[in-house]
Amino acid sequence: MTQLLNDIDRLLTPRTDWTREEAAEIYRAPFNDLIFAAQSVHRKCHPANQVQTSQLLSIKTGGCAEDCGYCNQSAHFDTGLKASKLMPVDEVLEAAQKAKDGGATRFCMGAAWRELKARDEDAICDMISGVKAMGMETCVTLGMLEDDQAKKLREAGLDYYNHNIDTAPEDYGRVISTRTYQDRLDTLERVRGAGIHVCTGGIIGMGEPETARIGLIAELANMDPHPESVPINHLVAVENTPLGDSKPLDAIDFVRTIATARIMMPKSMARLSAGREGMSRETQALCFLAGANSIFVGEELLTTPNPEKHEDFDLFKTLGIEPMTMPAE
Ligand code: SAM
Ligand code: DTB
Ligand code: SF4
Repeated sequence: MTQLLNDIDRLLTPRTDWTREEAAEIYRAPFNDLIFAAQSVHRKCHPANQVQTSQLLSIKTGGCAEDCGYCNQSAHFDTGLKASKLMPVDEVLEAAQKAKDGGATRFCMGAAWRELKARDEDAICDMISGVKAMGMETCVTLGMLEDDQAKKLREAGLDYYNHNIDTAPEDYGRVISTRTYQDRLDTLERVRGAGIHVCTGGIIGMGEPETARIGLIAELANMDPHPESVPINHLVAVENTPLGDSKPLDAIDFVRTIATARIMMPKSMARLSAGREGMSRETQALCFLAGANSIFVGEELLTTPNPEKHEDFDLFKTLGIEPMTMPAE
């Protein structure tokens, strides 16, 4: 086994000085060595048989000014999705209460915006404080933020802000042209500065080279401190988007990416996010074995399908996995 994976005790202390070569060595290790190390790290840092369940809600759908090549909601592509206005606060809180009653411990609200506009700030803050008052963790993803906006969201009770770097910096221009990689880092810096937990990850299965998957994980793992939450999405290919024809990634490569993230960011929540609808139970089980410990539940992500709740809970039962009851750090 490579020395890097052999010394589990050393892997337990988070590092932020990973080289791409080290990341590649981990990603490309013999599969059994990789999974053994990932699972060893996982059970030292997290409950072995618990997975967090979060519920997503699209609070503002479609018509987005950005041109992210994977996205159903960009106004640049004709995907047939109907755009809608920001949902009223009471409807959002009703949906949150339902999610809570269904066992979710985290509620994530997503808006198809390039950035948060001043006119929407109060409504968003009311949504956050309302969900927080129900005793769930709060998470939003609203595009780019300014310093004062991040502070306002924190004061309203925001626990996590999701803002993905999506892919390795060298692959970024292939996927998005209307913002830069640095724009993403700037917003993440503001989120961190306001004392909000950072949720950032990426999408794989977009036809990227293996080095981009390795680079994505290395970039995330060199953030100091590590993001508390790392969503790994498999592309949900949407017809008429530039990346709609991408071939699904080999499941073993998907699992390797999760395991590499688990090893390089031992204490972070690793979120098996979009793309589960197209994944077998066996692949998902391998993802949990590799260290994934959070999923989105409910039949819809933001605009695309997700497995039915009963399928997820059947899988949990088969695997002896308990949904996390306490909000995780
Ligand atoms: N507009 C905001 C933004 O992009 O930051 C928030 C909403 S956006 C839909 C949230 C994240 O969902 C994106 O950063 C991207 O990583 C992910 N995403 C969007 N479309 C996806 C798709 N078709 N498959 C997988 N992940 C996707
Ligand atoms: C993340 O990384 N994945 C979730 C959450 N953050 C907001 C969103 C996935 C969206 C998948 C495409 C859709 O349903 O529109
Ligand atoms: Fe807009 Fe977010 Fe979709 Fe990009 S991913 S087009 S920013 S909604």
